[in-house]
Amino acid sequence: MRRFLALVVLLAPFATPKMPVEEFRARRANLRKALDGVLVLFGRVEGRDEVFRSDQEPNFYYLTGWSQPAARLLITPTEEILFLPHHNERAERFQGKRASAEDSGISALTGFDQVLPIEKFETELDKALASHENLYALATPSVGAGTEKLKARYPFREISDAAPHITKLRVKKSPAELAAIQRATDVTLQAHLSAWKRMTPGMYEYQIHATLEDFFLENGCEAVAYAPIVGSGPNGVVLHYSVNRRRMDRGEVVVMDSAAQCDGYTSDITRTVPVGGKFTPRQREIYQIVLGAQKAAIAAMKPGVRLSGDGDTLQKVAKDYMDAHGKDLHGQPLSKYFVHGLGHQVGLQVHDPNIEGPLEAGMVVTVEPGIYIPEEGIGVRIEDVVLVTENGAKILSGALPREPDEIEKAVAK
Ligand SMILES: [Mn+2]
Repeated sequence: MRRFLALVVLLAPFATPKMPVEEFRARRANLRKALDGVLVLFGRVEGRDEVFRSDQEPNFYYLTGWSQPAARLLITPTEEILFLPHHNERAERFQGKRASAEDSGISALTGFDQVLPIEKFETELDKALASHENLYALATPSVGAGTEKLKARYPFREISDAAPHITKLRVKKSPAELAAIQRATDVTLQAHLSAWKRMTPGMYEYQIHATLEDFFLENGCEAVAYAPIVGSGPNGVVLHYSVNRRRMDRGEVVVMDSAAQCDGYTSDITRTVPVGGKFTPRQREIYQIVLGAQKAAIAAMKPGVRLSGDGDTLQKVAKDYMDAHGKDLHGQPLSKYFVHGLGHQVGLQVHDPNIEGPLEAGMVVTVEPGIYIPEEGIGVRIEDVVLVTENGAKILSGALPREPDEIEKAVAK
């Protein structure tokens, strides 16, 4: 037994824990506390003959942890019901066994006291609406069909967007969510290190992509959080480059923006590394300025400050740093080459929903300044995942080197 355990530990250094149903039940309880009506969500429905991937509609997943298709959720201040489709023998021959409301143990499996077959949905919704005026559903296109049906059934009822109510909860991460994001982050940063180790001049961008993705899956994560960006030389100035077909040569820098999704949660990390292990003096200069801007922004981060946008934001802190520390080939300041936002929320989605207003403790955001100068063929971005704490910030991806000397040492060939 002991030998067996040792082997398991060896093979799965990052075994994936599954978030317990109690976590999702607690989220619904939080939502109900502030709910002044009926909230309805439609889970993703699979297409005909589709190889169904369990990427559930994120708000639905946030509140249920349920990833099987065609489920529905009804929540009022006093009750919550999960609706499931019936067993379909033929579909299950293709897709594997699925759960249904009549299964024994369905409450324990789903974490819902009430699980009903899907045909009870209209009756239960009618009942709930008989004593509540307000009706909330998602207005987003991915579940638009469900909301359209609601409108058709209740033409005189105002239907408000449910998203802001759920987003308010989603932006503040629970301890279980922080653990999940940390795990995705740990696997991701190990994957970056493994890609650096493999990288040699003459290799192709897709080989780095392969190493990253392989590492994620090998360590129990289920997917990439987004298409990996491996942009060498001139490709480094293309923000969302993900073609990854080019040969990487000595003397170029490569922007590597890639992260894993593990148990539904994502990370988001970028490093810019020199092919062959040595920055040119100009690359190092730009790199140091981006790094300095990132450090300045993180040092100024705390609850109450705003991340991006106009005015007094962390984005301005980063831009001011860039302008104070370097010039382009025409003697112009550098912040005009920082052409995107400083960061975004991270969670179930790599771009988790945002709320208007300042940062709050418990939010997880990226801090990702970049300078992209097409004329010089230099693109540098450094991106870390950061938790806003009561009085500052904690870098969750801090174990991955950022200092240029450390990076040169790690990739040197
Ligand atoms: Mn990002």
